[in-house]
Amino acid sequence: MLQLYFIMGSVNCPRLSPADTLREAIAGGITLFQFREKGSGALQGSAALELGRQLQAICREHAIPFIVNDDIGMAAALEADGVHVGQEDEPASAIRERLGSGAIIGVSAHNLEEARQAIVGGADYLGVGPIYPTASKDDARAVQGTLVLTELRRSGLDIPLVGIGGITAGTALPVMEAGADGISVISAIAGAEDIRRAAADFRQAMRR
Ligand code: TZP
Ligand code: MG
Repeated sequence: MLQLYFIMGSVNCPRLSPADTLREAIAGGITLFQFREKGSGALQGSAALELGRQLQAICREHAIPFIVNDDIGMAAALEADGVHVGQEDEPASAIRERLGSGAIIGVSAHNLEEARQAIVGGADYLGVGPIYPTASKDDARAVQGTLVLTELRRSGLDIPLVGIGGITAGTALPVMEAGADGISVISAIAGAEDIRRAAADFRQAMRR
């Protein structure tokens, strides 16, 4: 499920509508979707909720799990398949209480200490990065390279890991080889001229 984890919100879609961007990405082979309505110009309140509802419906048509970034209230209101939270957000254990045992909970972790804490809190997978430089997150931490994945694996963690940050079809394979179970992508898919092809190129690159 984590293999090609596409993330976006309206601000990440320069060419097509978010709905068409998602449809094209699904046609190209994404395996999981996260609605991340963030950054300057992002929709707020009921407009964000409505877009989430629309994108969730598209995911459902194609049996792609639908994850909400940060907003536990929205995840609960939409009965999303899960949420992804950062270190600044509610701990995984509190989210679990609110959303129940069936929810998929992802947590961003930047080092072994954060990874261990998230696992104790009941996270289902960890997002690790930024692996490469990214323009898609204003408050991104320092670039980590693939070494952080290697180190987390070397320390014996067996929770699923997804690499994130500046990953392209050309760099997907080294991220997987460093220990990731999948990769998370915003701009290399949402910002591509041919979204379907871009997603398919990732799948192809990771098959090698
Ligand atoms: N968290 C760490 S890097 C990042 C997030 C949300 C942005 C990833 O976007 P892109 O465009 O794939 O670099
Ligand atoms: Mg957050």
